[in-house]
Amino acid sequence: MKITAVRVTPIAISDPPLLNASGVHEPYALRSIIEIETDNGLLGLGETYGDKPVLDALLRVKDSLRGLSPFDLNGLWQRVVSSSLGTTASVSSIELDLAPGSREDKKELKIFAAFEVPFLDLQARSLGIPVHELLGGAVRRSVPFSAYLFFKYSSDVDPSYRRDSWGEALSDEQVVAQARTMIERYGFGSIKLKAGALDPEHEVACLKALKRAFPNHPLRIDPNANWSLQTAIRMAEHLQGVLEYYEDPTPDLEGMAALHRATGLPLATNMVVTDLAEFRRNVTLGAVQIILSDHHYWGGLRATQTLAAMCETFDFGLSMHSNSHLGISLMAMTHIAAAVPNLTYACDTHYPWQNDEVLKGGKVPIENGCVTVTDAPGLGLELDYDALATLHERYLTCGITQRNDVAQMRKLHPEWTLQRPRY
Ligand code: GKR
Ligand code: MG
Repeated sequence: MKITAVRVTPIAISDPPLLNASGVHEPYALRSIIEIETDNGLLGLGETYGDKPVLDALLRVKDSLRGLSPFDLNGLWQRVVSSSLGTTASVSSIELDLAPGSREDKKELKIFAAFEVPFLDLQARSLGIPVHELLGGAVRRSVPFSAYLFFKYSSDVDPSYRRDSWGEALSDEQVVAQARTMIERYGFGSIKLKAGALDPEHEVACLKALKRAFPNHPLRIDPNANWSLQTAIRMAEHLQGVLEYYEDPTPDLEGMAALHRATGLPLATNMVVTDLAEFRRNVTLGAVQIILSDHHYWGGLRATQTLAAMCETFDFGLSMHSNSHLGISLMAMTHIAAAVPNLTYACDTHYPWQNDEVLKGGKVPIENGCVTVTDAPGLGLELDYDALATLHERYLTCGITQRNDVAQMRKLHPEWTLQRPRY
């Protein structure tokens, strides 16, 4: 089996005005859809970031994959590293802090991961088995995800946003209502509150309101390192006994280590342990106890298995991070989560916030808080080419080429300045 063609299609998916530590989501999030054809008539699918730095690199690498076997993952890595991926980011790295697709770092791992998933899809399809079986077999067929809550503006805040029925979520009542809707629709059994956007006392009050409304749901809060160490310690006093884990409240590994020493709370991260070098430093510092994997920047599904083995070795918990994404990413996340025995926390996903889809059959169902794997070959997915064309056309006309939540907040509030940590 040899690769005969590789297509990379950038798309723009509608995204609501969700608040975070940098600012607010733009009306569109960018993704790249990857198709790889082989000489035996198979098609492998993948999805990754659509921001310019990643898109440019994908386009640079794709034609070098022709002639390669989809089983040759070392050959894929060699082609990625020999492509001299260069530097294209035009915005400061702090502005892009929460946008892994726009950041320059780890480009090779991101590009490798983007192609590794369709390679694995093709391997599994050629064997007539699902990707989870290729990865060692499903230890769970239903993978739990958490309700991912955001402080949010109404979609009326700017006519560019798609109208949505979620409404505004700034007060504790509105946040609880958002959680209720999400849990009623999808059956989630745990809750994550994206924080770092509003006053910390208010965010903690909202979390406590969630605790009262959903006393049996494990709760997480994620201020994306927008709280100083002092603030994170002060908030921890209100959070003892409330949290499943405390995710990235304060910047850098040293800060997280000091926070853990001061509070004893279980700390989680997708910001300060993002590669094996940081993993090693974390072991030395004893900073974070739960690592959020993300195959899109850790280097793919097999690299996620390596990370899982490392977590087991050092007795760390393992959970999963998410950015705005569609169903191909969701199913890649689900297949790997199904096959990793020690991925024992419900995974993050932004998927309920996205209305668009490029898959035949539409949105992937989330039922009882879970996405279920099947035994269909590969990822078990097929593209809806009309939907892909529509979303590609939108990419061409939307005017966004690189995620920047700071710039979007300045459009709504020109006086907005980025301060990290803000509180
Ligand atoms: O999309 O606003 C967002 C999130 O804040 C995202 O950028 C983060 O990377 O969800 C992520 C997280 O858990 O830190
Ligand atoms: Mg996080």
